[in-house]
Amino acid sequence: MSKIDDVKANVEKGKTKIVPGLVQEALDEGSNPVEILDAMVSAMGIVGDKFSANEIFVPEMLMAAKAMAKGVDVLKPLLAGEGGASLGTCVIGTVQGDLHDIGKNLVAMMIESAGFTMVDLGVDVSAEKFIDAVKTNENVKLVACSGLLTTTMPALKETVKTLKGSGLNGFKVLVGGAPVTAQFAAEIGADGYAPDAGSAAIKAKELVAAA
Ligand code: B1M
Repeated sequence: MSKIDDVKANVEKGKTKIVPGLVQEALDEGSNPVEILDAMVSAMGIVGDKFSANEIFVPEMLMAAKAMAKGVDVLKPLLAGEGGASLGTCVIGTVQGDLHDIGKNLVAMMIESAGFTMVDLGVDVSAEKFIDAVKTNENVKLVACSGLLTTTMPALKETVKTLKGSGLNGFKVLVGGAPVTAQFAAEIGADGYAPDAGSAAIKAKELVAAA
């Protein structure tokens, strides 16, 4: 079994303590950080499938998420760039009712490394909290909203509607998350959509440059 396979298997099993060491060993063996990240994302896909099939339950899903987060911590300095001059502030959060944050954290990391100052509001963020953050932080150019559940897609819609109807301006709204599509993003009035963390960073720059 290659070290990357080992990382994948242990994220799937939720082995929080050993995953960081395995990630480091994979790096030491010359594996590419993006390849290691992809393996961990793929492990989470398997975890999701097992959950759907009632082979595992919420606690196992949570342990796998924790193991992946520990692995990402090791990769973070290698995946995130230097930043440089700020393109403005990005406020990011997972919408109300939704506790999933791994994808949101990856998106935050990539947008930050593209040159934005990041304000991360965490998970279960109400539309009002997004509005407060736009008001209280300087130079907000982007609001990035993540949603992972089909049941929180209405919260995504509500957040975009509240932001767009707030009378505040100077920022664009980017949405994404597994159940979100470009069509849904357009329907709810978001300025942009991205399917993954890498393209979210590219889209963030495009949206702000076009403003
Ligand atoms: Co949950 N969960 N979960 N879960 N969970 C899913 C999402 C699910 C698909 C699993 C399944 O059934 N197969 C399913 C949703 C089904 C649906 O909505 N149709 C599900 C469910 C049902 C639930 C609960 C309802 C279970 C329950 O309690 N009965 C519950 C809901 C809790 C809540 O949020 N209120 C729940 C709970 C949890 C845990 C807390 C245990 C845990 C989350 C822990 C955490 O995040 N800290 C968890 C996990 C781990 C998952 C799976 C297994 C993995 C999610 C993940 O981290 N993926 C997930 C199954 C799956 O994804 N296949 C599942 C890896 C991550 C890198 O990908 O988050 O998709 P992702 O992010 C990607 C893109 O989506 C995109 O870029 C990211 C990186 O490339 N992206 C954006 C994300 N945000 C973006 C924003 C953007 C742009 C792109 O712009 C702003």
